[in-house]
This record gives sequence, structure tokens and C-alpha cells, in this order.
Amino acid sequence: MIHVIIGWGVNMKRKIYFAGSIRGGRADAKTYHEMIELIKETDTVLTEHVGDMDYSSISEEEKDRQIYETDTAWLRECDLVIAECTNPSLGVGYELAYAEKYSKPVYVFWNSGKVQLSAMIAGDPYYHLMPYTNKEELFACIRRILA
Ligand code: 6K6
Repeated sequence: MIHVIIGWGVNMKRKIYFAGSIRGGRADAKTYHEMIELIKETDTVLTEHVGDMDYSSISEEEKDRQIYETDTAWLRECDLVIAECTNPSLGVGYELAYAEKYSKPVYVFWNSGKVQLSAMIAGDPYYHLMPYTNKEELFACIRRILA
């Protein structure tokens, strides 16, 4: 019985909601993809499509209402939110507020050498603010959060 409990605990993966700009612009899609690949080394990413580098236009089949219902359900279900906010996005801003409403831990990353984070995110003490200036720093921060 002890084996079963320990085994289950060890194999249990956290569910991470990764947020990154889609209609806000895909300039940082490669960074999202790399962050998601790193997170997947230890955890499950519910929103892998955000890092799909081939995705450039809006999917015809998937209706906006369906996207909203799926994503908000994942936000309620997830253990942790990691958002990359260098490229401003209305959808990501909404997701951050939604995650706060449901008391999910939220880590907000942005390249502070490139842009200033919105005051509405930077000024909200709820969020864990994670500025970075290069990829090594970014990956080291993610590893530390997930350790
Ligand atoms: C298919 C493949 C990639 O995207 C699609 C269809 N669109 C979306 N699918 C799933 N989630 C989406 C989609 N569009 C926006 N989102 C959610 O909003 C994501 O979780 C992102 O974190 C965020 C991006 O918002 P916008 O305002 O930049 O689009």
C-alpha cells in the first residue's frame, strides 16, 4: 500500500497553464515554444498550442466561444500559471486576472531589457514578477520555480 501511495506521488505531474500572445502577435512564439519544452521536462503543459511555431492565423474550425470555455476550464484546473508577457496580449491579461480570481499561483515573465510591463500587472502584488534579459536567466528562473 505504501508503495502505491509513494509511486503515485512520484509520478504525479503538475498541470501548468502556459499563457502567451496569440492574436496579440506571434513575435515571441519561438521563446514560448522553448519555455514549454523546458516545462514539459518535469510537468504537464495544458496549453501546448501557444508555443506552436507554425500557427500564424486563427484556426477556422475552433470557435472563439469554444476556446474561451476550454481555456477558462484549464485555468480553473491548473496548479500553476506561467505567462510570457513581453508581447502585450489582451487574452493573456484576461487570463492573469482570471487566475488571480481562482487563487492560482502566477509567474509573470517578460524581457525587461526590451519592454516595460503593464502597470496593471507590475503593480498587482498578487503576481510573482520574473523579469529577465536573456535566455539563460529565463530558463534558470523556470527551473527554480519548478524545482
Ligand atoms: C489554435 C492553435 C493556436 O491557437 C489556436 C486557436 N486559438 C486559441 N486557442 C487556444 N487558446 C487561445 C487561442 N487564442 C487565444 N488563446 C488564449 O489566450 C491562450 O491561452 C493565450 O494565452 C491567450 C492569447 O490571447 P490573444 O489575445 O493574444 O489571442
